[in-house]
Amino acid sequence: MNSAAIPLPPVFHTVDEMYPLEGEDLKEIQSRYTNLTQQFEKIYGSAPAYFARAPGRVNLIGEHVDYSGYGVLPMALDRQDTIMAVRVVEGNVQEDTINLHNVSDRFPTRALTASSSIDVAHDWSRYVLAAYRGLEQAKDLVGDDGRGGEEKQTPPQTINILTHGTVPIGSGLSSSSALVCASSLALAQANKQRLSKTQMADLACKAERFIGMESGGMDQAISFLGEKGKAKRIDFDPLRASDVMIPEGGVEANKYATLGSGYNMRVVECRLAAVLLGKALGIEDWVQIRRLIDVQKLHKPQPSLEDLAGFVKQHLHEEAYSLNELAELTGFDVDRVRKDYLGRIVVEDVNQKVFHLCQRSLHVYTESKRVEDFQAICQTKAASAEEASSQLEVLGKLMNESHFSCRDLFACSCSELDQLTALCREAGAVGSRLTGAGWGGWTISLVPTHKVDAFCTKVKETFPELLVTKPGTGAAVYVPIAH
Ligand code: NG1
Repeated sequence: MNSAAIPLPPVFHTVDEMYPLEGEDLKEIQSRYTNLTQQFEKIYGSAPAYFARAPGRVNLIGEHVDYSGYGVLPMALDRQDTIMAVRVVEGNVQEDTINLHNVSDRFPTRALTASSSIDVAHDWSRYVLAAYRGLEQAKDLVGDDGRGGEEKQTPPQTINILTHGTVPIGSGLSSSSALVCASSLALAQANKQRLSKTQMADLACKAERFIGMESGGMDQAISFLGEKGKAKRIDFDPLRASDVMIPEGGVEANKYATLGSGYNMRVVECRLAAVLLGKALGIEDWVQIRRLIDVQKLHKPQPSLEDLAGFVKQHLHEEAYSLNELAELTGFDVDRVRKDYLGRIVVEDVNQKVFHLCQRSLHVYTESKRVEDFQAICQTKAASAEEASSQLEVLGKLMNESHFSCRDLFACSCSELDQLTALCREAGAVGSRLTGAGWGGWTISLVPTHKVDAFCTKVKETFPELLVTKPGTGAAVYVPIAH
């Protein structure tokens, strides 16, 4: 791979370079670092040597399509991130030891070692351990710049960490990925591992799978590849990003609440839909199919996304599929279906489950088409203010359609998110949709710039938690200049 095209995560020496902020907003961020330094000194007796930070994200469009192989269109949040203050102490330990503190007492202090178990239910330290394991697996990886790849050189060391996160938790803004990405970066720096942004994003995505989330990869990718002022179209296999500039308009995110999630079940439904569709379309290698994009890649001639939506309607029925029917259609026994396609990821009540394959795959193909349309509009330069405004209207329409598809086909909305998006549209948004996994969480709205103030006032009356964000920079290391 070409090293010039795939840089390493940047190392900065001032806080200002890492945030697209000014004035009071920037001062607030700077004081976060000052406070973290002071607290770190109190806990560990010396100042942190460096900081690793990784942002949360908001997804503009392209929901629940990443794990089917399709592109998404997110942006990094400008200031909501996870920061880790770090100092490495060499020697005196048999194996790597990570001392882990958090500014918030919601997250208890932990001491981890290289051999700690990752299976501690719901403990925040699992995410750090997952990042550690991810890096261990990557220790022989040659960096995209052709360097690295030698056995890890560092002897066992103690890594002291103090963490502060401001990404709202469990909300669809990807706080877990911000933690995994910041941990990966903090630990890679400690191990002197030189990996590119895309290698780090891949590694962080795999790391989340260690803790049972069949992550599609969007969140880790934007957390590393985000850039100031730019939304990104992220594609997978291989992971790559291109810039997307949104025509004049504000992007607002509103919180509703956090509910449970059926994420892994959706991963399985999309996988099963791909298999049945591949078989129904006569694709020779249908047994190998795992993602809906594989059907598009393997079918000859290559179908468009609209063709694929047509195939779904033609070949998959609207009624839910049972495990027995799936066994019958694939010609495998129930155990094999369970083992090959459900794997470890849907464990509870598997025999009771039904699978909505037609609706889920229809969502994925139509949503992926919306991502393409959204990007195409953003790439067309408007010749006049009127044209820019009508472009914004079309983008808004695509976002609304995305929400309705998430609600009706993918069943990942909830009544409160439906109400909130309706309220946002009434309050002046040209488009409003749930963002992230759904089943609660946040909505994102596109609002013409001149309507932003009125929009915020109106929406805050009912839903006070409102977050106004610009596209922010991706994960970075900050090494303060010694005084
Ligand atoms: P959140 O909202 O962070 O749970 C999840 C996945 C994404 C993507 C979206 C839905 C993880 C860490 N994140 O996001 O990859 O599939 O749902 O578009 O698995």
